[in-house]
Amino acid sequence: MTAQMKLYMTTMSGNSFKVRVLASILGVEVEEIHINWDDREHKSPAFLERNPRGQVPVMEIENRTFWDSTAHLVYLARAYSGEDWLPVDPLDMAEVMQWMSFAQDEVQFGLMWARGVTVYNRRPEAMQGYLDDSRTALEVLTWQLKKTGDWLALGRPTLAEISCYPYVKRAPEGDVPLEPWPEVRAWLARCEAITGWLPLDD
Ligand SMILES: N[C@@H](CCC(=O)N[C@@H](CS)C(=O)NCC(=O)O)C(=O)O
Repeated sequence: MTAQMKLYMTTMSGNSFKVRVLASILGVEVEEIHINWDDREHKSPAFLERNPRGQVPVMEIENRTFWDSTAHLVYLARAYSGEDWLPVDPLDMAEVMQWMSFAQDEVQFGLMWARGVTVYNRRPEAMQGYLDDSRTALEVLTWQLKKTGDWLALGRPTLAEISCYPYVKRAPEGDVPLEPWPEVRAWLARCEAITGWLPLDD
């Protein structure tokens, strides 16, 4: 039976997308609660009680509250996908977690934050650093995809794909074109062909 789950989110949020797309692939029901971003609901005292970082996504699962998409993905994969999306074999789990960590490092601090400058005018003075980290993110992805020829870890789709996809897909919105990165573009298309995948801006 599916646990009672609520997801506090926005459709513009790539980190919320990660949770939504995994729930869709697994056929798991999650109640989506759209917060009012323009009214800064994510910075309201009531929301800060849920997440002191003032960010989406937040999940309430069986009356417990969790923030950070990584925690949400780990929960959904372990609770509803058996060994598929996050296996428990220590080496296999380490291989997937390596890419989940990368998604929260270079992908987030490069690609996501470059888009933060172009879309939200957030810290424009730091743009060059974000572009440098974006390049590193795309180089590392290309290096791995040239070796594997298909997926980031374990030779099959895992949480590595779910974690890295949204801000790579949105790279052009942050003035990072994807034309020079054919392996990355092919990988994005491979992700989009997974049964249950969602369009990013749906
Ligand atoms: N590491 C967090 C990052 C969450 C995050 O950066 N959320 C963005 C939207 S995608 C946000 O709420 N930003 C508002 C802010 O940081 O003030 C996660 O993976 O959930």
